[in-house]
Amino acid sequence: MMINVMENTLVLLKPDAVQRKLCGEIISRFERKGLSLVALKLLTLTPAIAASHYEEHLDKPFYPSLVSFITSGPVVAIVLRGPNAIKAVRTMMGPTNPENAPPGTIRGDYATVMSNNIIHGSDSVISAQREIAIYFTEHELVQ
Ligand code: RTP
Ligand code: MG
Repeated sequence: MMINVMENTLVLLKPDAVQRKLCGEIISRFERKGLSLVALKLLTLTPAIAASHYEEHLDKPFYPSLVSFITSGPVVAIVLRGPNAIKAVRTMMGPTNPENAPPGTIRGDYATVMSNNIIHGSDSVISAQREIAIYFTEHELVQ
């Protein structure tokens, strides 16, 4: 039997989403899906926050350009909650490379290249807990 576990997940609308004024459209998709807003803020990532967020990629060749991009302008950090929210958000985002992202997914509809792929979503329960704590204190999450 499938068990629907209530989960929180961390979404970042990346600088390209904010710059292209796509935030409302993307948040609308998550609301229509039935996920709940639990926390939301606009901020520009410092290099230290970016390094913490992407610590798993520290040794990758694309790491310097990734940190440069994610700190290049404001982002919207969002905590979404719902049944199996982590997988639901990742499915709605589509694959990392927009070239492989089908129409109907966020990256498929709004992005063309890997370096500017519009959105981040936590990839596991452990990642979600770690990433939410980077952006929000406990009392910033609504019940
Ligand atoms: P994100 O963490 O941003 O949600 O993306 P993701 O899980 O789908 O992909 P991940 O593997 O975590 O990669 C993080 C971001 O790094 C850039 N990237 N570039 N080979 C490459 O050039 C490459 N691989 C990854 C992407 O912008 C990706 O979103
Ligand atoms: Mg990732």
